[in-house]
Amino acid sequence: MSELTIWTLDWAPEGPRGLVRDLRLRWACEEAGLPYAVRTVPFDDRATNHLSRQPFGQVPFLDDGDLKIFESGAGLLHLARKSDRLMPRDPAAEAETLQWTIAALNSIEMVTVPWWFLSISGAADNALTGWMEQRLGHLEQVLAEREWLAAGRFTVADLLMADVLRVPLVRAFGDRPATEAYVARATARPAFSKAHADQMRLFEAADEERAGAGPA
Ligand SMILES: N[C@@H](CCC(=O)N[C@@H](CS)C(=O)NCC(=O)O)C(=O)O
Repeated sequence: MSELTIWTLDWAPEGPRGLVRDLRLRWACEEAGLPYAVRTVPFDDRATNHLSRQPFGQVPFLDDGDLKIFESGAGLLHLARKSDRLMPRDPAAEAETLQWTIAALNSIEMVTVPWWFLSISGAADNALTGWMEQRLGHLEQVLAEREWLAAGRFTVADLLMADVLRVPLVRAFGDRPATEAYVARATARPAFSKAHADQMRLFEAADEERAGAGPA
């Protein structure tokens, strides 16, 4: 088996800690029992210091031996090909998993991220609220009727959807009990807890290093 390396930032401010998207790849590896290493690029000058690996200056990106891949969704699908714990091999269940994985990115996160961004920018009237209400309302109806999105069990689609939905402002938005129970169920998984704790530890250790380094 080739070596998996997940790349993230060497430090992050408090706000995004626990939410940086390397967590998606860590979580997937933990669920699948795939060994992996974590390496970092500097937070400072992040917009330009690793453009050869991620053309938008973001993280995460993934190495699988000589193979290199960016975008957390692409990384997840790559990992899912290695383990049926993430993606069932039965064609119908696989198709269901794929469609919900893309839905997490392209029907939910494509609304939640801009909504969240407008909210924290202090826009008095967030024009995306109605759109988000509608999307999350539809998803609430789906989740009221099933425990997991695809294949009758936890898959990479749930990993991604739960990660999109657990963003605190999104989670607190409206009253969606089935969605809340779904997020709680997904994030209670030991693989999530391990991935989350490891990310928090990395950034805490970086705090200490920065404090030790003193002013430049
Ligand atoms: N679509 C990208 C989004 C990646 C993304 O937003 N990364 C954030 C961390 S979670 C980042 O690198 N932010 C730093 C920045 O944009 O300066 C993916 O899913 O990989």
